Formats: sequence, C-alpha cells, structure tokens
Amino acid sequence: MIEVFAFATPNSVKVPIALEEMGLDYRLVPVNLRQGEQKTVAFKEMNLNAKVPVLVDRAPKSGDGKVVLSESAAILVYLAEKSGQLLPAEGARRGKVFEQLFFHASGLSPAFLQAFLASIQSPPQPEAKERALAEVDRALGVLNHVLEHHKYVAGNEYSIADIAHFGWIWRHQAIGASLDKFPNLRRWYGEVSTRPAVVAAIAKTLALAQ
Ligand SMILES: N[C@@H](CCC(=O)N[C@@H](CS)C(=O)NCC(=O)O)C(=O)O
Repeated sequence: MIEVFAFATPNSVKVPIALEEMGLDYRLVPVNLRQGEQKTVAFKEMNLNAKVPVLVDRAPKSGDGKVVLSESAAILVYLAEKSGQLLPAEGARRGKVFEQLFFHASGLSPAFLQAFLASIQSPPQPEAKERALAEVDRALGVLNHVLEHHKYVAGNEYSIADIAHFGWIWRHQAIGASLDKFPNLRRWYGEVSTRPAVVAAIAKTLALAQ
C-alpha cells in the first residue's frame, strides 16, 4: 500500500486527491508540522528538504523495490504514470499539463506561500502583504484567462495540473485572497471542489490536524 506523509496543508492535499481520483489504496501518515516533526532525523531521511508531502510506494510498477518521493508536482506525475490516469501519454496535451504544472511549481505556489507568510507576520507588515497578494492576483488572473476557453487548466480534460492548482487555491481565503474578480476560475473552483474524490481527500487531510 502507498503511504503519504502529510499534514493539513495545501501541498499535502494534492496527493490524496490524486490517489482518490485514481482509485489507488493509500494510507495517510500524519507529520505534525506544528510540533516540528518534519525536522526529525527520521523524516529527513525521506526528504532532506524537511517538507510534506512525501510518498512511499513499496510496490512500484518498475519493480524498483521502494520509491520515496517528495515535491508534490513530482508525486502527481509519478502517480499519473503508475495509474495511467490524468496525464496524456504523449504529445501536445501532455505538454499542456506540464506547462501548468511548471507554472504551478514556479509561479502560483511560491506566490501563495509568500502571501501566507506575509499573512502570519508579526508585527504585521501591510506593504509586504499587499505586494504578495498582488502577485497572487496576477497568477489567478492568468488562470482565469486560461479557463475562459477551456473547461480545465490544461484543456478540456481534468488532469493532475488541476489537482496541483487546486491544492493552494483551496486555501485562498486563509491568505486573504478572493476569487470574486475571476468568474472562470470561480466556475472551475466550484466544479473541482465538489468532485467526490476531492471532498473525500479534503476530509481525510483536515483530520490529520485534529
Ligand atoms: N515544493 C514543495 C513544497 C512543500 C511545502 O512547502 N510543504 C510545507 C507544507 S504545505 C511544509 O512542509 N512546511 C514545513 C516547513 O517549511 O517547515 C512541494 O510542492 O511539495
């Protein structure tokens, strides 16, 4: 069975969403970030970068023995290739999924992280917060434009790129962002957040912090 070391966080939730969508058996293993469990020697043996999520697959397709993987986007690609789902096998449609995954990992995700850090800064720094939220808005505007012409972020098929973006956008209210200005994104968010796999994964992920 696949194990996912995770906590109730935006990067963690992407992995159970993918596993639920793909119908793969898995177990969530809590890593309490509030208690610093990501910094223990045992955890850093799995991910030197000391961050969740980490996936452990003891029965990989390739017969490699055991796969231990960090970085949520890399985990999504690994699971898509293992299951043969949510990532086209070749060509332009596959390229579009990677375009969005890289935009996520290098653009949207760091923007959200900065805005989150600015939102918990003490003493508060309104200028830093405003700057970070402006970059979040810019990234959301890009997605809103993409979604004007397509049902999903990489075309008309739901893919691991939707799951990647959803992970952080799920937390937009917590960082003080709003989807009000972005009607296409709001439509997409409403659809993705009510998928049964997404509802189930969110409930299991939130339970990690209880
Ligand atoms: N690029 C990584 C980022 C992972 C990440 O930032 N994880 C956060 C939770 S969402 C974490 O573990 N933070 C703990 C820390 O920084 O000490 C990914 O996509 O998996």
